[in-house]
Amino acid sequence: MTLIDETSTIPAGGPTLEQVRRIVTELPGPRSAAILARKAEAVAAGVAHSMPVSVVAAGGGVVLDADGNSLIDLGSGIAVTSVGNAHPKVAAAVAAQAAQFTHTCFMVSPYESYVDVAEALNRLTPGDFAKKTALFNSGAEAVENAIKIARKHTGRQAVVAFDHGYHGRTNLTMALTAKSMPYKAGFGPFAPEVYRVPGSYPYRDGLTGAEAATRAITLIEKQIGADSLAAVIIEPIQGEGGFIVPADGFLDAVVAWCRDNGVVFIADEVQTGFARTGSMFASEIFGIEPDLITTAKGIAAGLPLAGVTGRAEIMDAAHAGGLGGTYGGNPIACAAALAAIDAFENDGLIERAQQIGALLTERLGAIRENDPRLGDIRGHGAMIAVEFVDAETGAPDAALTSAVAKACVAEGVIILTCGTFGNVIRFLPPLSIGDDLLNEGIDVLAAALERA
Ligand code: PLZ
Repeated sequence: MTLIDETSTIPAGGPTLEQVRRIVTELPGPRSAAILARKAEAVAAGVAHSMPVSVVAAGGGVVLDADGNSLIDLGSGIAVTSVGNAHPKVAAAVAAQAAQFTHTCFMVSPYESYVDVAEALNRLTPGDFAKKTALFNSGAEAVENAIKIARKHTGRQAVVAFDHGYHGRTNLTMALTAKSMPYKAGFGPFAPEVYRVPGSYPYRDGLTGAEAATRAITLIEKQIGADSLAAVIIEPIQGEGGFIVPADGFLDAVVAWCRDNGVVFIADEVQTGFARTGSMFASEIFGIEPDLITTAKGIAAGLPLAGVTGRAEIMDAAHAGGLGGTYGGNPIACAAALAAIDAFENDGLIERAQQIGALLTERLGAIRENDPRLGDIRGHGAMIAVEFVDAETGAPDAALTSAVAKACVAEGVIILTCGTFGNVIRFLPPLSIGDDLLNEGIDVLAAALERA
């Protein structure tokens, strides 16, 4: 049952793990290959993976595989291990809580750490008004509940989501998600009363924020009607859709329209939250105060936890017993979140995210000077992406993107793609990564681009 036979030779994860890229076998090496062969037999084919390894430890800016390969982590498990993998404070908090009690169900017999997390979220999220929080297990579950709450509060049913939006893989969140392959194809029918409008994609639509907002609002008014609309949900910076940063003025105009029309504005900060963008929440970058904010991912350093936080009067709309779930706000996940939040607030991680953003944008910008295939470089903080295009036509170049990503993976750099057109490489390093590893990761990418 053990993953590798000499378990004692596995170093501890966390920041003390040797911070180097070191490739000692082809990827996957023999031990990883054996485990991946078992995966192919035992795990459903729909659960794919992008890095062909089996992990035994991780920390700082590296991931160690079963064959002793040390990989540069530019993905943080999709923006989750922002404080660093196996962060000592998180590991200690998890171990201590696991020895105390592992579960009671907060709906049966409550405990303090859930309340602590709710208070922290109420304090940290933007908006100087009375707030409340409910905790769940995943980003998708948080989004589902935010919509439930908005519908109950408004007595309306329709929900607006945006082109390029991603909100999860459950039925309602599939409906909210824009992209068919791989998220929706063949999995319908989808939840009703979900409408999609174009958002703001400055690189491709050429509109100002105000123009893009007018386009969206006009469609909403004409095709749905404000009186039928419970909520508008948007990621302040769209994640899976391609790290699309809306033009200035777009989000605040949509928020203002929602407020004028009694529509709940929900910011899905599952990917952008918790220092990722160089602010505690991306909403702050755009000066908006969402009515509800969904969080997950970075909140608990890898333990499954998610939240809906927002205006107390909206959050309280659901009747007693209307919200919950067996595991939501599990005590071990809450202990991890409190340790992670402590790190976000006290270990300079917001500043670190800004530094990472500056380094990445500068390095990528320098590559772009001589390489027009880098059509756009965008993002904030440690959430930066490059959109690859055909240098002549500007058309999305998914083939180049996947060739470059594959080359990076083969050389031990965990790199993620995204984008509706599959032509975006995104950088989501843990905030615990050092500059040397970041630079080395970009060097590998640059060399792969030259060969491609
Ligand atoms: N909202 C903005 O980014 C999850 C999905 C990876 P869960 N993004 C990564 C994949 O291919 O499944 C995400 C997000 C935003 C919601 C979610 C959903 O969060 O915790 O994956 O349910």
